[in-house]
Amino acid sequence: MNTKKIIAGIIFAIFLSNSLTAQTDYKPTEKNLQNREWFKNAKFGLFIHWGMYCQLAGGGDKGIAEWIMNDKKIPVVEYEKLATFFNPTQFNPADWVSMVKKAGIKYITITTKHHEGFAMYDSKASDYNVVKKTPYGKDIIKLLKDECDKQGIKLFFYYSQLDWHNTDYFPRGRTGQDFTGRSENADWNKYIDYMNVQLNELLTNYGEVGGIWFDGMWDKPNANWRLGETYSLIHRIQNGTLIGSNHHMSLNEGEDFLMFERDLPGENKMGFNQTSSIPENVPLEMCETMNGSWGYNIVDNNYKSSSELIQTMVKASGFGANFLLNTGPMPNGKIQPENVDTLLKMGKWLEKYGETIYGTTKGPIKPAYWGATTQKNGNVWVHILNVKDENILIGKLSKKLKSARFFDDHSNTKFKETEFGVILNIPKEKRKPVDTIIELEM
Ligand code: FHN
Repeated sequence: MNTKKIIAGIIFAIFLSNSLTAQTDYKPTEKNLQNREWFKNAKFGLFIHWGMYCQLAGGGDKGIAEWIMNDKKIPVVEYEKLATFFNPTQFNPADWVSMVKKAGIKYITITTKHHEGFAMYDSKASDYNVVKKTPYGKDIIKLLKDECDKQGIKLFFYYSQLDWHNTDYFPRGRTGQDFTGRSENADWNKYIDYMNVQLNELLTNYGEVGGIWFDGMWDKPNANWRLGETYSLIHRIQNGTLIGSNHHMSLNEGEDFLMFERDLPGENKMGFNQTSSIPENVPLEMCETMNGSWGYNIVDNNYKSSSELIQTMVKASGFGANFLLNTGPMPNGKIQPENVDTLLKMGKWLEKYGETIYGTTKGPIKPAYWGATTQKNGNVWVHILNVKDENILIGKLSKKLKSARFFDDHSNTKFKETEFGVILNIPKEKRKPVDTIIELEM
């Protein structure tokens, strides 16, 4: 190989690695940093998975919903028919957003395009969208965004980089393969250009966007995603918009927050969360389902209780992370009554105990089997979850403990400081079914 070729190869490799991984030399603007602070304080968001898949509603399988196209190997030409039935006449964004507010939720993240490739908004980049292809014919994202603006709720856009519909998503990744029936006369760079045009639309036509929530890079981890270009584009159009990506890895340059799917930060119960480092100042978010599905699934009634979900939210707060809880709206445009019920119960709990969650940072003691700690303005709260023992060793504090009081009635909690840390005494009659909160004074 001659020297010229070697140098060209090296330059190309550097270009590729930059574009693969990062928006180089990224410095978040003041506005972006303010939005990060807002986001850290918000603590509770609603995730919404809504797309054409909601009409197949599980297809008889518990785990399948938004993945039905892939899992049941439905070719593009057949799957496209779904759009012609989509008519959610009972979709009332005002109802959704009022419910969200009652539930104590501070922001919504909605799928603008999931892996099925269908845009839930009016896209000029492709006719495969809710306005052009469905009898409903209205821009779902615009309707929701207008209502969010009216009621003061921030809206984030989920955008799937993985696409089972677009021919140019080629070579194919781990999913959406031959069964889709797409031609192999395709051009990956054209696909990235298409994605960037769609993102441009989302950031230009809908006012201020809270954030872009990417998903799907894991389908082709080694592809040239031209991330640097996409991230710069987003930050150039709206420098306050937060970028996060569910690639299940550590943060890339240009990303403003780090997310964890169905795992608390640092955990890997799911087996795919490979995040090796968690930076101190970056906002964190954990997302979770209310049953076992993200999209609406008529046969999945394995609902988590509001108590279980509150406890997960508390633990997430103990890691300094937001809790993004999912619902999959039904084909008629309504949110499942079971989900509304759970969310409103969580809202009731937050009305009483929200002070110990909103605006807090992770507490002085790391979450453990007994629960978690949170703190704000010099107040420290210990959240005891699910523990039957009367005496609980919570671990060491860096300062001497002056007093400990039950949050509910302000009565004193007995405690002991030992060489292994603080032991709190929680008599049976003081125990709360979901979370016994103790306020520490040091
Ligand atoms: O495949 C998706 C899935 O459908 C869902 O959108 C979740 C949400 O975090 N993310 C993906 C898997 O990592």
